[in-house]
Amino acid sequence: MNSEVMNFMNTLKAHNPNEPEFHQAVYEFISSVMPFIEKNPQYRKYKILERMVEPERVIIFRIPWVDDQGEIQVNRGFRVEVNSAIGPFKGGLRLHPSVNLSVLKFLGFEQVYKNALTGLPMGGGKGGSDFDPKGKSDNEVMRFCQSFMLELFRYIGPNTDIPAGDIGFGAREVGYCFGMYKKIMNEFTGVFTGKSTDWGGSFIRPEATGYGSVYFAQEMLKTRSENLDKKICLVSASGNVAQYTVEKLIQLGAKPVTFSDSDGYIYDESGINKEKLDFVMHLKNVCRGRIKEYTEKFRDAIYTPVDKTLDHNPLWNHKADCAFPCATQNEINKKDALNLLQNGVYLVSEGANMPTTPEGVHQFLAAKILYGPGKAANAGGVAVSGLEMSQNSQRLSWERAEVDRRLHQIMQKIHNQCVKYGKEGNFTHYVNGANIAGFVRVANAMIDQGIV
Ligand code: NDP
Ligand code: 2IT
Repeated sequence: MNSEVMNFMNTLKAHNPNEPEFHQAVYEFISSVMPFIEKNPQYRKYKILERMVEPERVIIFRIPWVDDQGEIQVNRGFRVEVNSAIGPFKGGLRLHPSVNLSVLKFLGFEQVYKNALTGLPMGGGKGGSDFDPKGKSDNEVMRFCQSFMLELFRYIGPNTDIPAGDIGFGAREVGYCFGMYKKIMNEFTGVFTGKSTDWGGSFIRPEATGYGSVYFAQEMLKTRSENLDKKICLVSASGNVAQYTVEKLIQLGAKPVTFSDSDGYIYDESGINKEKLDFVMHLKNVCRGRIKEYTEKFRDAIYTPVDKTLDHNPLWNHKADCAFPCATQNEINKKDALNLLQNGVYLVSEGANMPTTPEGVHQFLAAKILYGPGKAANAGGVAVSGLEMSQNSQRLSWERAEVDRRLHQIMQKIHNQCVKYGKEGNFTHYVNGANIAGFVRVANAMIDQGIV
């Protein structure tokens, strides 16, 4: 490890103990950026990195609510407002029992540079709660969301901080939270993105992260004069990002063969087609069921439950060309990365945030495959959120094809920036490219705005 990186990390860890995910995200970022700063010393003079790793504001609060049995429940709510140099704070809300300050600081940190890559005027932040929506009734989710908003409303606003969805926070939760915000403020504003198209949402926002990650994969393949036609693809998860990744892969002639959830995964060697995808969308979005049910309907597919005693995830151990991790952080470890490479995978496009451990990333980079890190590859979601904000400000709504065209163009531009800052001879180091391109935009804005 570069000694400057090591010293920086030691200080960061001493100031922010017990935040392993945040340390991991910062480490990955400064490993790319430190050598760039060595050649561009103005950033050191302004203590840019020291300021970047300190969020502008962190809010932690109580969320009391009453369940269907009349019991009082208490959850913890968070909003981490990391950086507003290039626009109002922008980023999703996550509802999952694993949510804590470390996870949200890592997500908020990554969001800043991802948002910068989109070229749109959005700062970065993240929030959420340790509330688990699984197994809760709609009424329980609504009461939770209303209580969450009774505190969060003070800190957000269409020109201040604009939340959206993430794990466990989809169209239903955006609706309940938006409704409560509107009631408290007596204002109909674009304070959330990911709204229904009936009341201010943008076309293509539900599809955007998955579609964007496939568009990014297309751009990476183009550098080798290849395309996605007939490529066998491993996809993890079966939520929003996974579903629309699979939809776009099918449209482009690829052959996705897996879906998963936190209980296990299905492998369908004959390929997941539109009919099978429609089944999964209904199962997950309407019935809120488990992926195991896929094999009850499509009997040739194989279901494998999660085995916590294994040191790897067998989903990543099938013959394939491409992998699209769409679940959560650190879902691909070193062993998984090696399995992917041994099975012939030479493209990884990360729909999830930080799904690969540093040891796994190291394997991908050493093998010089086409590896698109989440910050770049999954930026399509927040990009269309930015387009939703523009439409809300103008009080108009663009056609579906128009939003998709803009999304496609933004993903191509992100790819170009990664190449510009990450090219090393014939090889594009997309991790360095994404980190440095995002850094430059945010750092320059911070210098322009003085010591604030
Ligand atoms: P959803 O809640 O729609 O889906 C999450 C999926 O991931 C589910 O299949 C879930 O399974 C699985 N999952 C979640 N946590 C775990 C875990 N700890 N172990 C195993 N499986 C898990 O979320 P999204 O699709 O929106 O988000 C997926 C990823 O994409 C996240 O990393 C998110 O940060 C990232 N992302 C999302 C964007 C968006 O616009 N929504 C934008 C950019 C990135 P189960 O139901 O069993 O929990
Ligand atoms: O991680 C992400 O980029 C998101 N969850 C989407 C954020 C947004 O504001 O649309």
